[in-house]
Amino acid sequence: MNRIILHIDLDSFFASAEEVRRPDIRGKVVVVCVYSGRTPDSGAVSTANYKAREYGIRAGVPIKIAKEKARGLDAVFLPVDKQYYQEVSNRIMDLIEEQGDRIQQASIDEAYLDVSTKADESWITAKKLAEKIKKKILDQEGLTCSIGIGPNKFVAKMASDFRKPDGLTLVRPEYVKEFLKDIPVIKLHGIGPKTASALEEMGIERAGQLASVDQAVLEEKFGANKAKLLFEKALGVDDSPVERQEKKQLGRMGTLQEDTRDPDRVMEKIKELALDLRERIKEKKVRFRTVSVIFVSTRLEDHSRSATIPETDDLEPALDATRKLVESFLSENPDMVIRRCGIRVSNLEYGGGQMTLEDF
Ligand code: TTP
Ligand code: MG
Repeated sequence: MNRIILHIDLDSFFASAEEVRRPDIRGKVVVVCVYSGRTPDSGAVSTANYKAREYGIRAGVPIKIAKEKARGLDAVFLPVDKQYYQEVSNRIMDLIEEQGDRIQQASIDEAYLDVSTKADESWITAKKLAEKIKKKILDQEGLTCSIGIGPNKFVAKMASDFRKPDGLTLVRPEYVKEFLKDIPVIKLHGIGPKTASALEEMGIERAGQLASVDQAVLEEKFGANKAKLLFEKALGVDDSPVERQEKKQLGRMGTLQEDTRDPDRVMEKIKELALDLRERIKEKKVRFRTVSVIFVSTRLEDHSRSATIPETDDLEPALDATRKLVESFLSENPDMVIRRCGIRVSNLEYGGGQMTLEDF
C-alpha cells in the first residue's frame, strides 16, 4: 500500500511562542538564548525568529556575536522558558492527535502523522488535512508551521523543510527523485557533517549526484551498509514506520465564547471539552491519576492547575476535582480574565501494551 505521511514542524518555535505571549515584541528581531551564566553574554542562541535570521542570527550562534549582528536593530534577547514552550507543545500535539492518532512526536516542535488510511490514500485529502492542521494551530495558538507530505517519513521531513516558514509541500512518489535531486547532501536528514564533507571531497554535493554515483565507489569509501543508506537518502527511500507512542498526556483546549472570570462559564467549556476527551480515553483504554485544568488569560498568560486523584478511567469524578481547581485558581488570581481553557489527564496507565517513555 502506498503510504501518505505528514511531517509538521513549527516555525522558529521558541521565538514565535514568545511573540505570541508578548505582543509588544511582535515584528522585532527576537532571539531566544541559553545563557550559560559565566558572563552576562556567555551562551548561545537557542533559536531566533525569521526576521533575526535575515541578519545571520540563528540557533547555535554565540550570544555575543548575535548581539553584534543585532546592533542598531530593534532586537529583543530573551532567556529560554522551556516549561512554557513545553506547555504550548503539549497543546499542539493534542491538537494534531485529534486529527489522527497515528502520530509520532519527533521533538518538542515536530511530529509525523501517518494518514494513509485516514486520507483514503488520496493525496488531495492529505493536503486538505494539512491545511486544516495549519489553520487550527494558527487559530488556536497563533503559530505557523510548515508541513511536508510524502510517501515516507524521510521525504515528508525534507518536504516540510523545503519551504519555511508557513510552507506546505507535497511530494508524490513519482516526484521524489526530482524533488531531492538539487538538495545539498548536507541538508539530507540523517547525513551528518562529516559524511557530507567526505562526499563533497569526492565531488558529490547534491542528492542527484549521490544517487547516480557508482555503487562500488561509495562502498569502498563508506562500507556496504553506509553506502546503502546513502543511496536510500539520495533516492528518498525509507520504510521506517510512524511509531505511535503512548502519549504521556491527553487533553483538549478550547476558546470561551466570551472572555470571563465566571467559574460556571469555564466549567461549561471544560465539560464540553471533556466529552471529546472521554472518547479518546475510551479509545486508548487508558487510566489516569492526574487531572489538570489549563488557562490562557486575555493577556495570553499561560497557567495550569493539577490534582492527583485515585486512578480511574472515568472523567466524571475528575470533573469535580477540576471544578475546585477552577474556583481556587480564579480566586488566587483576582485580576485574571480567561480567554481559553482546557482539560488534560496525565500520569497515564495504558491498559494494553507497554508504555514507551519518550523524554522530549
Ligand atoms: P527547530 O524546529 O530545529 O527550529 P525552529 O522551530 O526554531 O525553526 P524552524 O522554523 O527552522 O523549524 O527546533 C525547535 C526548537 O528547538 C527551537 O525553536 C529551539 C530549540 N532548539 C535549540 O534550543 N537549539 C538548537 O540548536 C535547535 C536547532 C533548536
Ligand atoms: Mg521548528
